[in-house]
Amino acid sequence: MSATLQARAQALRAQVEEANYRYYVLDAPTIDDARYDALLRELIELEAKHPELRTADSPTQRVGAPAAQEFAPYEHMHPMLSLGNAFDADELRAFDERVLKLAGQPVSYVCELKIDGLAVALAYRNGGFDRGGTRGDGRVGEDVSANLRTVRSIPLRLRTQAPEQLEVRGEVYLRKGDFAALNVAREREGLAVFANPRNAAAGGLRQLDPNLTAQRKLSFFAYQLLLPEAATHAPATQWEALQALRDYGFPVNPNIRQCPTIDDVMAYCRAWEERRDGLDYEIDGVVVKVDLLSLHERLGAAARDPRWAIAYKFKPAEVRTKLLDITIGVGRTGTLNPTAVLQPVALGGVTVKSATLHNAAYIAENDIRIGDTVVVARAGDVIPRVVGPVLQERTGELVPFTMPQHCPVCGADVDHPSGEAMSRCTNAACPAQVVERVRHFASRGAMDIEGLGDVLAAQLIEWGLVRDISDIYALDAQRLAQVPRMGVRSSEKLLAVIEASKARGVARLLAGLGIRFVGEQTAQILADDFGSIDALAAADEQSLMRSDGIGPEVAGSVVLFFAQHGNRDIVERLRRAGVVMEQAKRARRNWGPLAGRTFVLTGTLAHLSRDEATRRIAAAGASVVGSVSRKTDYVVVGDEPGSKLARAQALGITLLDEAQLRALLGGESAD
Ligand code: 3B9
Repeated sequence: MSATLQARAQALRAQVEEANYRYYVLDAPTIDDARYDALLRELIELEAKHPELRTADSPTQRVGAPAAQEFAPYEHMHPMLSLGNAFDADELRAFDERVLKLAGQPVSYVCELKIDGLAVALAYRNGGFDRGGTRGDGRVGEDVSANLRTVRSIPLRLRTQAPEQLEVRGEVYLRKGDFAALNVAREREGLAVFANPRNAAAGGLRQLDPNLTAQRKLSFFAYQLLLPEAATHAPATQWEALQALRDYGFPVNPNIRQCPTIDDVMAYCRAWEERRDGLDYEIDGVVVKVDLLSLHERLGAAARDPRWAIAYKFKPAEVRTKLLDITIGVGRTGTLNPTAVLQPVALGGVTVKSATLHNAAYIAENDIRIGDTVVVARAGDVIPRVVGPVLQERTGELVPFTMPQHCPVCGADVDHPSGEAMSRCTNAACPAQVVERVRHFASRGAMDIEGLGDVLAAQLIEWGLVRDISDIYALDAQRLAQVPRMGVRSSEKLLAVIEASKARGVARLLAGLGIRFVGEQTAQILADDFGSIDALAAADEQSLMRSDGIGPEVAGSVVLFFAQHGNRDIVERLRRAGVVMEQAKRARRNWGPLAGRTFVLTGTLAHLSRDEATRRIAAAGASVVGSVSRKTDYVVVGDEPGSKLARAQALGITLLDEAQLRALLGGESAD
């Protein structure tokens, strides 16, 4: 192996990791995405050609690790302690008094925000990330090393000289924005949304497939440095330890503070209890630590809780109010969704008038009754939730809630399949379901019929103009004129958009059909692999499960959908209306410079529109598909690439920028 290649790989690794550090840790990027991509791409290509150049701390090693069967145990070097709680100023003062008595000297504190995430331990050896684990019972947790490597703000190599071995503890968490985006995507995919960022982070870290962890965009803050006894230059205070963590390259929360007295500590706690909503991550309190580390040893721990630290817990964003009524909404798949009608009340900066009650079992388990005073909680961006009744305040004869036996909208029978949480309206033609299906069909991720939102969908159904999604294509100016407040201009515009939607393609159509568990991504994969709605309708579960990421649940759902005559009829009517049911012919020609190759495009190209790029690639004999799989030959990466880039990197697929694409297309004229 040549020394120059080795040096090049080394330089590329250093540059990519430096860029990661500036972006994810300092939050101050210094190179643009294109430059970053170019460096990473060169490194990926170099390592692909010369696998012997690959190192464990290479930034390419953050993704692509294979899925595990189960997690190995992770034994902690020192036990991972928990924290005692203080719920008010008096308890904080009591903590201070006990500390002073045991220490026998004045004590100064460090205050840190208590991030609402998941505690992990990271072991480093000779300056490189070795392994990492969850807390578990404090002594033994789970080895989630491969998942932790995907967390971009966790350094794979320390930035400054460090002892041969050290351990860092901290919190893996999800930013509010990343949490909200994750839930939106899950909702679209028909998956259950997470109640709070902590659950989402915990779920992400426990994925057996690290590629799924990578998609969750986890973040990290370090708060504890553990060095071997013999370490030289060991920090003397927690404050210095936090600075050392920063120097090593870890993200340390910027809001840490040295507090010389317990009054300063209390002021800090009060201030952050007020300001917690302004942060981009959730905190549930403040951790107060004795600053001087020599005192930690002296004070020791009582059971699992160190005597030198305590968690001041914020009051949860909770409030009491009256439950005026429980209304039942009907979802797209007929689910009966109970919603609490509340006496309006202020909670965490917003006025809350309604809250979710999840399902009948939740209402029964928590014994929530109409007329109760209830506790309502709100975590992050999540819709408020009724936690439970305040039983002491229950007066009069309140009756337990029962789910209606008939759909509140159409009166059809309600079914409650055993083993399922939700009750369902059994009438597929239920107007409430149809409204939801039409709205979903027209939504941006599906057929993208701008102007056909929930209001118009409800009107079209109310006026009998639409009974199922295929009726959308039977609309004309005359019929639309019957809809109140529908002008001629908006009617014309709508009809034009409806016409254009016929050519959105198989993937969008499939996503729009609203098959359970088939969201945008799944639809894209199925469309790419099967090519047409007819091929899908004819497929059995076995052949469906041959597609990437399609399990028995999705496969069963697809088969069930096409087994219903009503659904097949709708598909037929869509076909007759001219809706495109087959993938535009993929130019899998056997000639041309790129014959038989498969391309995927992600992000925006500077000089080529997506259509133009597709056309030129096809002209060279290759085909462009929507999602990355092992069969993809090239991924063309533009500005602001999507998750396809990560997937391509995970699969080690060759990445091209626009210039490289042009070079590959070679002689193709720029007409
Ligand atoms: C053995 C922040 C949280 C937190 C500690 C925290 C949760 C727990 C803790 C970590 N946020 N800080 N700190 N900001 N959510 C204080 C419990 N520390 C330990 O787990 C720990 C365990 C130790 C030391 C620390 O062993 C010792 C080694 C040398 C001297 C004394 C003890």
